[in-house]
Amino acid sequence: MPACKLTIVALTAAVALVAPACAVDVEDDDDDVIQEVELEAYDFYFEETSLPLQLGGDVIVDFVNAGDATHSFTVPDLDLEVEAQSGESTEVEFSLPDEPGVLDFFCKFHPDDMNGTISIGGAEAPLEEEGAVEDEDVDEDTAEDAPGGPGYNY
Ligand SMILES: [Cu+2]
Repeated sequence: MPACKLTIVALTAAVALVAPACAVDVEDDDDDVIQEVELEAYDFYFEETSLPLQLGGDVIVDFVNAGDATHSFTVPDLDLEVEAQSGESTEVEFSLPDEPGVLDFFCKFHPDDMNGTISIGGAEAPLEEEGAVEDEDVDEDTAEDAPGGPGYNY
């Protein structure tokens, strides 16, 4: 029955098309945003020194130590620190702030050589500096600016 055979081939093709989409398959009961990024540590640098992340939700960082020394992924602003021995990898999950900002991260063993930033929500300024107010010179000379208005024509 050739028709039957055709159907099976079509189905197989459809499954093959859908299957590769399962690279990131983390699901959550809530609608928390789950993002997953990989960070590799070498002797002595991070493979990504800039981690762009979306606003809010949870993040899973897959911290891989591809170097010979022990390295850490340390984010002081989040009270976060994980270590990985040579050849090991550690997964750490944490929640992001709900405001855009930039967090510094570094390796506590080699902070001068190994450091980078987590950019949240496309922000490029550190979180600490977002409170700066710049609207000090409000225009006050527009209301009473008509010397001798139309009523003064004698
Ligand atoms: Cu290090």
